[in-house]
Amino acid sequence: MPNPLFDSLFGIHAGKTTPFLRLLDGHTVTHQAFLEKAARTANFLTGLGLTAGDRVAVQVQKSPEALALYAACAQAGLVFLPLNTAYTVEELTYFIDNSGASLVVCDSKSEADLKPVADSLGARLETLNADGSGSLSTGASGMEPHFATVERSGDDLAAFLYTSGTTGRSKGAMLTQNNLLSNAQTLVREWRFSNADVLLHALPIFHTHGLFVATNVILAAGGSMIFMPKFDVDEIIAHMPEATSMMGVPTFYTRLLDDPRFTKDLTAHMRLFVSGSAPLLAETHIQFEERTGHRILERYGMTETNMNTSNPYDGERRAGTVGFPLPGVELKITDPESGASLPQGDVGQIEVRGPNVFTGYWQMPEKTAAELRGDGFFITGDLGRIDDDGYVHIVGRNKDLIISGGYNIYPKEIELVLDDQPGVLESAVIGVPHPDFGETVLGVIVPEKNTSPDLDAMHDAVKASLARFKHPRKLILLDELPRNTMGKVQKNVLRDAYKDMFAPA
Ligand code: MCA
Ligand code: AMP
Repeated sequence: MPNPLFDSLFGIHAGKTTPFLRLLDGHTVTHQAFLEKAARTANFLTGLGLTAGDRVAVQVQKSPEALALYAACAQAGLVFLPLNTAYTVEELTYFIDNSGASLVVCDSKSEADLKPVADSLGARLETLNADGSGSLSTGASGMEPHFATVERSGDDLAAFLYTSGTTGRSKGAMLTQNNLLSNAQTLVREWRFSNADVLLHALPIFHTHGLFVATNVILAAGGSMIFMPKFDVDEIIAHMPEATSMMGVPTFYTRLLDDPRFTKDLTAHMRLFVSGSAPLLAETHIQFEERTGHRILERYGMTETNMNTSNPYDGERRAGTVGFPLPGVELKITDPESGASLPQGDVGQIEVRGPNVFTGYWQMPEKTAAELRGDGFFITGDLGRIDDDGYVHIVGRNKDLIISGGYNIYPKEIELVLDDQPGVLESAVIGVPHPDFGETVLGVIVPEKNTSPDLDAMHDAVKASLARFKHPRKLILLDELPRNTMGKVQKNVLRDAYKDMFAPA
């Protein structure tokens, strides 16, 4: 039965006894062993009664079994819904409820908290731990290592990825098989991946970068990954000699540059370093080249679109730019007010169209219509320009967003929690430069008259609701927020006032 995503990423490796995953304990998982793990899992999932189109919400640590669950969902036609391991129960409840997930897979440590949530929403719950143990693996281990792949078309949904919004309500971006597959195949060609590649994989697998870029590219090329539970400078340096390529967020590269063991010799054999998810400072690009002789290849993507642009593999990788639209992707710069295309060189909003662009937000037709035009162009919310040579520059954002260490944080979500606290008249959450994370979160609180709000209690309130990476690193009190003549809060004024708050001494 045809199933483009499964057939082209996974099925093509049937019978291969070459390594797919190289684990830090020295073990490897071959392509064939991985396929058997996936097939057992698919048998178990369908045995639970799940059928094509059902959503599977997954909050688990990175492991070969977690990846096999992704493959199993593809093979069984289930919609994979990966979730950041940092999300709180409150955040997860929303995702499980909103997506109508039939199954929740979580770590045993979260079972006591999530079981009542799953029960109340009519979802089953299975566990999967970092070491591969748990009820999912136990159930799968008794199953046949073959599974009759469920027929799917390229337009069928493959995954939901939640992305927060400027209103504070997360939206489930619906990605089809073709969205994922077309992008992976394009990136393999553009970045010259082959079955000889060994990728240092230190990214989380619950976001686009680690799953749909890094993993799918290696699968489509038939290469292997040094599969690390998380980014750790010591491990990266120890395993660099076995690798050919690496993908990371800018924080990976600044942390490596901070380490004197990261040298030209260590990286001399490497074929490619790719950066994305957040702006790579031109100075980091230059410093990296001075240290290693390699020019980092920067690309630009989004949850809703996978990858849109890339600097060239051959040709100049221009610091401070995200390169050219990928083959098949159209990119235009438009006037935010009228939507009309602007002349080359002008700054405007970036819009993209192509086989990579998602089909809309799950059960949110108005939000979909506001961002995805009838003609297929998606309004990214990023501001940019195209220079004389065709390179795309991202110069800012038309959306209130903070990117910290590659994670997106929507200030509105935090402001809603802060505004709810006793003694708070209003709040403004902003991103300010941070030497390690690029940007970090700062909360500005305006207290009600004659009150002095308890900042510790506010930190606790945020902690109870929101993932750790969204927490303000600092809260400060201000008598009033700067506003323009229309009464709109001038976050740019705040950003400027506090831009040095986390600057190195
Ligand atoms: C961890 N913490 C963070 C972050 N990560 N806080 C803010 N921002 C973060 N990104 C918290 C930890 O919980 C910890 O809290 C404290 O900060 C310090 O942690 P540290 O040990 O320094 O962090 P780490 O565990 O080393 O993680 C940093 C990291 C990680 C390696 C940069 O955040 C990471 O892997 N980021 C990659 C994110 C990613 O894959 N993004 C792609 C999204 P405490 O001190 O309380 O314990 S996909 C995307 O954006 C699009 C599609 C694209 O174009 O790719
Ligand atoms: P997300 O919604 O998590 O997928 O994040 C997508 C956003 O990350 C984009 O809209 C950009 O604002 C930002 N982004 C991704 N790659 C880059 C890059 N190379 N340079 C600047 N911003 C980037």
